[in-house]
Amino acid sequence: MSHPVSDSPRHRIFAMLDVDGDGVITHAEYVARVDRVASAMGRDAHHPVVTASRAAHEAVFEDMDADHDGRVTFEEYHAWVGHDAFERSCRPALGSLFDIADTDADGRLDREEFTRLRTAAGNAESDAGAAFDALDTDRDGLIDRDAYLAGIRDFVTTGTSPMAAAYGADRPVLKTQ
Ligand SMILES: [Ca+2]
Ligand SMILES: [Ca+2]
Ligand SMILES: [Ca+2]
Repeated sequence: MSHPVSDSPRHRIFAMLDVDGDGVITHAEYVARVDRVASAMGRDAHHPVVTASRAAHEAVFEDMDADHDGRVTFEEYHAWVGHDAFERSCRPALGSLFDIADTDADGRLDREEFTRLRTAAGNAESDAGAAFDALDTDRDGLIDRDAYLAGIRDFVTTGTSPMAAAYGADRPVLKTQ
């Protein structure tokens, strides 16, 4: 027997990506993440980092949407998500959002940049702040790109991560069904 990974992190991420809560992530919903983050960070919609991020998100959506109907169901998401999908397509897309937020391009975000990025991505501000504190282990007030991406990967693949707080994983899910 392998050790099954809890579905909970996947449910939380899916719920964040399904912005209108209708049970599917549409193409428009997914790609709009890029413009929300760009707008929150005051980036021009045609800046090269924004254009690159849009392309990376198109690639993720194409990869997730197994039946290519422009809608990603939870079943599709669940069958897709994991370590391989993260390395293949989530890492570039999440890294590209980090780059939009990293306005001085030094590979690090301060607390305000981090919180703006994560709230634009759909997290509650207090959860984003808690994740920042958990990730900033050396207390220099900055989060490295690699530590950020490793934090999300660990949350997706194991459920245990400093980034768990960003998704409210220390709070119970309110079931609506
Ligand atoms: Ca939706
Ligand atoms: Ca689909
Ligand atoms: Ca920076």
